[in-house]
Amino acid sequence: MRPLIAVLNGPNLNMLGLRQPAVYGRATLDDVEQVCIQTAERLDVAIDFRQTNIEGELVSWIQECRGRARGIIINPAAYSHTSIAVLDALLAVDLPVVEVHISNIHRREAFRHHSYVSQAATGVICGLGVRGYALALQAMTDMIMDEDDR
Ligand code: CA2
Repeated sequence: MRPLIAVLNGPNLNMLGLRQPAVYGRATLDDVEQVCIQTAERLDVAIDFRQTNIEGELVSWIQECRGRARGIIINPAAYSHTSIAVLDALLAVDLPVVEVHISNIHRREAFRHHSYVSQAATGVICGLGVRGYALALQAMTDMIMDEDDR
């Protein structure tokens, strides 16, 4: 069976491609999902791609990954900078986590420079646009293969 990787997206990412193209580019969230589907096929992994605007729903989805997914790729969006609940859920599931940001949060407003989620992340990719998701899938697949080799 192909290993399952959850790709979770936080609030307002459903607006991608519709507003602020100078910051986030022109790709829509559907385009991001297609990139992830194609990358997952190439890597021979399965993905569960989701987006929510609700913090508690994101927490529940993270909890559901326990015993089901081998890793979590997450763009927590604004919850990166505010949510101890998302951080605690990620710490509780004890899975490899790659945090993705489309924009370079360190070149933006000071309030975006800190991410609570990074404390639970194995690695962070930011500023590389939507290709960050494909890079995260590649890195996560490598980590899963390393674990299976042990
Ligand atoms: O760069 C990223 O991926 C972010 O996680 C995106 C979040 C932002 O709060 C983080 O600081 C960085 C915002 C997602 C909202 O995306 C929109 C896209 C188009 C129009 C409006 C919002």
